[in-house]
Amino acid sequence: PLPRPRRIDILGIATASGASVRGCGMGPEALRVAGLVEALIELDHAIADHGDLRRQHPEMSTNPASTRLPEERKADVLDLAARASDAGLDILSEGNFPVFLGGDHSIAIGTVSAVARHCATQNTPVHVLWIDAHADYNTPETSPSGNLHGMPLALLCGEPEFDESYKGPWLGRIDPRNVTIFGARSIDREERRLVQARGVEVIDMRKLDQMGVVATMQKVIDKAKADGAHLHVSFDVDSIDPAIAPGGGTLVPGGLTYREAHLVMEMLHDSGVVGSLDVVELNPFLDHGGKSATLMVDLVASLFGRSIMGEEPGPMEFVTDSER
Ligand code: HAR
Ligand code: MN
Ligand code: MN
Ligand code: MN
Repeated sequence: PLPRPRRIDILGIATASGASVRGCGMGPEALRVAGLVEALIELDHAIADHGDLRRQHPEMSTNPASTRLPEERKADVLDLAARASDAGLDILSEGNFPVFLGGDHSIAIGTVSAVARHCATQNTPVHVLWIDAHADYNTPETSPSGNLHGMPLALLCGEPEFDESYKGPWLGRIDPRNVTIFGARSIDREERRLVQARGVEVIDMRKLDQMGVVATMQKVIDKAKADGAHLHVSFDVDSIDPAIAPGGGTLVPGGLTYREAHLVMEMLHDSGVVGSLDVVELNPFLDHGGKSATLMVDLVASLFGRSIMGEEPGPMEFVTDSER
């Protein structure tokens, strides 16, 4: 059996600046209230909770997020991305497994940057599994909304329409051909053109209906293994069907079922290739009595080894980069 991660390090990024709907800034706390840390301790993991990053000057604006100036929201998103990137890099450098709690999906600009920077020092390729109803591959030119949570993958993949104002030494780069979008059912027209042109793998709901979780996930896992990659999982709550996960600001019908989502996490656990995780877009204000938060915690537990038949946590199969 391969070693378990030295420690799971939790870092919240409590923001909704990349979204137009307010409330997902409360996501990290809701995940803690739903028992995230306890669930991981129950599985015998060592945990460190680093608390939350949040905007430095909340007094900058008293406007609601929906009417805040776009430039101010952008400045927030990029400031948090820079800080998440540095903090995530520290966690990874120490050999620990970062679990980033959003926050809207723009936080992945920072979290995936951390992974890319870390893996560059290890000569390890980065693969990204983006579990989401959306593709999040818009650019400032193609975005219908201007919301940065619809753009993180495009920025990380180096789309040329992002000017220097989006960049800093903290920004990492990933290869679009190593990105898989899983569970998609709402992609904008220009966005679809881009993902196709760049060779991003899209396992949309239609494909999932036809091929199922096992065949589609096995491909993602085999590809990461063959490449000796670090697999980063970016898990958007709106990938799950809104009937069982109502706590999101941009819900789309026809999402993953309870068992499909768990099977994804169980397969990822057994694969041993996952090295980092985002849990994003949970909006506790829109959730129904903590239902979505609880589901997300249970799914994270499955990723970290909870299984139906396993009383004991069993041998963990996560690998640190040095053992790869
Ligand atoms: N594609 C739309 C846009 O760019 C909606 C994207 C947003 N929502 C998310 N991301 N929750 O996954 O505005
Ligand atoms: Mn998303
Ligand atoms: Mn989404
Ligand atoms: Mn690593």
